[in-house]
Amino acid sequence: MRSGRAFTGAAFAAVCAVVAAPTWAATPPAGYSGNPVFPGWYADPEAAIFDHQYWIYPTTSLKYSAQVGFDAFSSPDLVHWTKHADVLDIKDIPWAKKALWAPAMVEKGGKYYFFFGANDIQSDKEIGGIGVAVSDKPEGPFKDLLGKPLIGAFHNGAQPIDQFVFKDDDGTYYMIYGGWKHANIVRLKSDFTGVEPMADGTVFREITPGPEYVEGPMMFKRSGKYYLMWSEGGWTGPDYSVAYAIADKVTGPFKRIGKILQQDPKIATGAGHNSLFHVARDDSWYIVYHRHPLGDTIGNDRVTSIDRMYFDKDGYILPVKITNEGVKANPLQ
Ligand code: FUB
Repeated sequence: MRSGRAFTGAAFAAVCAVVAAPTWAATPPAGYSGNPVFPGWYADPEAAIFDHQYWIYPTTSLKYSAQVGFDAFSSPDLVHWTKHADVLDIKDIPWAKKALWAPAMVEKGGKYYFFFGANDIQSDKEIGGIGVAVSDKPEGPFKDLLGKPLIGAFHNGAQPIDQFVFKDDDGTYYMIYGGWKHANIVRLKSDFTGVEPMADGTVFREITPGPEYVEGPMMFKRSGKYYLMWSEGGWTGPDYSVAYAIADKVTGPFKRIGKILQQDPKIATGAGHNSLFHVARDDSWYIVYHRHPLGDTIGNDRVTSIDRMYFDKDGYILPVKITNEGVKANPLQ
């Protein structure tokens, strides 16, 4: 493993006290992760399980000109986390200059694919958008695969950022993405070098679930239904939050059901941009998200947290209770 540094739930409070305001670094009960689960300003966390380890790949939440690399974090149990520094560095993405954002991870054929946003493009005149890098190991080092963005232009009004890659039961990979209040779904080529038309000939299909949609979409499938989750509100402020919809088809239509993750004035503000861990062994679901520490008004001061997510008997997602203690250890082996 490259440059691993381990943090436990009990030890992280001391580390936080050095690198950030101590007020939000409460010591969790024994056997709990504590929230945030590791120290530092990290946002847009992508959760993945690779080879019996939990992994989180977040955005390094700094000013855009300083967002020039990604760290990753691994854990055997959700409580003990090891930092892997600089798993993808901007020097290995020839077309990227700044604003490396919001990883999405896929393992396929023994290779690990790291999808990312770069450059925060404001129009099709600029170079940037969604790229993909590859490595033989989940801890990298990852190298840009294409030498150019995989999606480098606006379609249906969607800024090319905040991608999520979803594998359907038939083995087809789809990318769901989009900022600026529009979400698209595209079908990925099997080698992830580009996109290809869906059965009806559409390439960039808009699936924006309603006017509240802002960014940060993700998808999962449960009991044959497709769930779309996304973020609403402004990410720098307290109202950032997560809502969801359910559909019978991967392309929707997705109709907003309601908000399931948001601030709690006693715990943290701006809880949003989520991903999930699903542990098949015990069918437990965890929501992984970022939030602002209470009283902190700096937009980039975002920390990564994990809480439990539950469904009701009809498959609807119950509102998440965000916590300071985080989640209990759940070893994968
Ligand atoms: O971290 C940069 C941006 O903030 C992401 O792309 C958005 O989803 C928001 O979380």
